Amino acid sequence: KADKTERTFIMVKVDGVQRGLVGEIIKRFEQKGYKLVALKFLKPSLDHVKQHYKDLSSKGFYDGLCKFMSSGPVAAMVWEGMNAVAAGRIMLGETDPVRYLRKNLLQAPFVGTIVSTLDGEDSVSRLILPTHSSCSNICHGSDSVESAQKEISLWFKEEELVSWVQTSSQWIYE
Ligand code: DGI
Repeated sequence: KADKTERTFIMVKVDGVQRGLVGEIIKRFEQKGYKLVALKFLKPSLDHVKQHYKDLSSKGFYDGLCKFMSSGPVAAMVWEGMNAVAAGRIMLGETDPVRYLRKNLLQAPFVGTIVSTLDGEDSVSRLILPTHSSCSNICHGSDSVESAQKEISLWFKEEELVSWVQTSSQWIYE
């Protein structure tokens, strides 16, 4: 499949905001060379997060997840760049680092991702203290181009998506 420019929806969740990681997550996407297209800080309503997670409505954790995600502010953003959706997922890491570590122990593709590095810097010790709720894993990233489009239109109005030329792109995509 050819490389293509994509937009992805990235959201620092309630726990990420509380832990002061908004800047760190923005920094990683900036450093990777992605272009920031939209950014907002808000406390989403319960209805809004229910809509965001509606594909998970049959799951037992859905109500708890939605309650958690509407309990405080989040930082919502849109990043654009080559293969931004898949690359964003790789930068985030596994959805549940504790479950992942139990299965795989520390492996190179996981180490250094946002979730592995920042989600309780002691991911390994949480194997011993598995009280962690997997609802809180710092950061959301769209899992496909199709869901990215849906999520971007749920969180942003068309006019909030900023059109600009990133002059560094000629150096990033040589
Ligand atoms: O695409 P992801 O956000 O990585 O994962 P997902 O769409 O399967 O799940 C969405 C969120 O729901 C995830 O970021 C954390 C939460 N979640 C997923 N699986 C579980 C869960 N929460 C609990 N409590 N238990 C789960 O098994």
